[in-house]
Amino acid sequence: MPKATAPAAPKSNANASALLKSLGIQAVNAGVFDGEWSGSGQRLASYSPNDGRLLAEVRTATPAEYERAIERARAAFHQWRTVPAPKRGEVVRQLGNALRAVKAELGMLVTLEAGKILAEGQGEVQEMIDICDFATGLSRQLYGLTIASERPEHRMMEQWHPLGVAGIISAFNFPVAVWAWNAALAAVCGDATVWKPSSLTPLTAIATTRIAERVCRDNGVDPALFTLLIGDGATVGERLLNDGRLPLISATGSSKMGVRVAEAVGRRFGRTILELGGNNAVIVAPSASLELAERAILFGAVGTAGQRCTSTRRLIVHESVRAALVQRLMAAYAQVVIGDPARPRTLMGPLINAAGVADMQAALAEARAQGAEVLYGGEPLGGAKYPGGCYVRPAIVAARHDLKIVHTETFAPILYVMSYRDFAEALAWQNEVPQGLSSALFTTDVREAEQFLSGRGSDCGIANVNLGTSGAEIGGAFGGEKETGGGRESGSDAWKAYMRRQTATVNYGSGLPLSQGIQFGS
Ligand code: UN1
Repeated sequence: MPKATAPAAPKSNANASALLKSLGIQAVNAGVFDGEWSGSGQRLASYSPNDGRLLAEVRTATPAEYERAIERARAAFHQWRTVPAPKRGEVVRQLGNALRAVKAELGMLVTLEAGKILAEGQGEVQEMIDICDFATGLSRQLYGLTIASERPEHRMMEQWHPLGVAGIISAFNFPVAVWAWNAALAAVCGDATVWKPSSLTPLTAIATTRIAERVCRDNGVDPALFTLLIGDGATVGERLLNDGRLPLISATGSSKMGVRVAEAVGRRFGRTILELGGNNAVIVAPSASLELAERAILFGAVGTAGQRCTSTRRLIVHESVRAALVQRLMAAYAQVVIGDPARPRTLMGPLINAAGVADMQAALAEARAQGAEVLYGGEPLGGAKYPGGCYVRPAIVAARHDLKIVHTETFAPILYVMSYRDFAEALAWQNEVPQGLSSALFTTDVREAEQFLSGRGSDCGIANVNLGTSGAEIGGAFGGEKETGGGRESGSDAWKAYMRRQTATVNYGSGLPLSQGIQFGS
């Protein structure tokens, strides 16, 4: 595969605006796409968390524009569902190739707008490309079953049909990849999608939709297939949740938001795919390679500035290796280059906004009040090197496993460390939080590894042995249990959520035998 080269870091406003222009972003942008670009609602400004600069503005959706967009997406669906699935896959293959062509630029826009370091911005676009490849193959594998009928001369089968228009609500931390997980699968399944991106990252959504629009037009496909609706919760979000024309809402965000989504969509018997909060632990057993554990924890806890659903938030380490591991981690944390994420050597960029910094400070104050001790970092960083007010030093905090704050997801780089005596205790602590997304165990003891993966082991949707909690591949189903919401996106058979299952029986005989042997009349 050709290696994409990263564009030069946009040190000046001139460079940044050249990048934005190359992706079709202007000073003020239409925030609605439903086959044509519009947006006459309130203006939304997008600032870079890297230095606080204004990147561009967006005109958001009005209620009337919402209405028109949903109708256009429905019309696109009605046409698209008649296209054979492998032909739908061909369009998604081209979408993947179009993304390949702009990987460096779109990755850089993610860096500018979401504050992710270069490697992660590019990784995010790679995740989009990967899911397009996956979905293309899937377009020839939307298999149903044949089922043995109890009635003579009857054939019974299960088939999968396109579902309708799916709503996608995505978060700032994966501003484009999570759209792609949903949109690429939905597209091969024969669905249209309506995307409400985070109001913190509207420009990446516009740039991505422009790419999808071009691919649709090149193929003579109604581009309302990939509809975009940028707007606030009241105008767009709530409408999507309560809109009976959308049989599926796939939402990524906090557990609090997920409750709202589940209630509203459930009330109208819609389907949801919920990917909500995580509180992911790494257990490090005495037999573990501390070198591997250190590297995995560093990536999991500090990577993406601790703003992944899968970020490592708790370290449950055996008492015999605690001191050695904590010492290693403190040394590793001290080496982390914090700063402008567009610089190649930077490992940790800013938090998404000042509210993120305030949340982190509040959590650390709460932790102290509950008896925890900050061992390293945690402070906001200012001065010329850290413009914009969103930079922090990642924190390592010694805590008890049962503190309230330890059971709370704070979307920031805080790692709570606790030491355990026996493995059963470690497992119980790992499972005792309300969230259930990702989990990891470092051990070379096969019994511990197998117990961790057994039915009485980790209760999370993702369980890893000798690798960290974050950075899942697209091939597996992604999501988790409990307050994580129970949804599954991306690989494996997650596609089934985007389709309508139908059990179909055909009688090729001349009688009418009833099931369960029932005789009815003569
Ligand atoms: C998220 O944080 O919402 O496994 C998704 C990971 C990424 C996806 C994270 N592939 O960390």
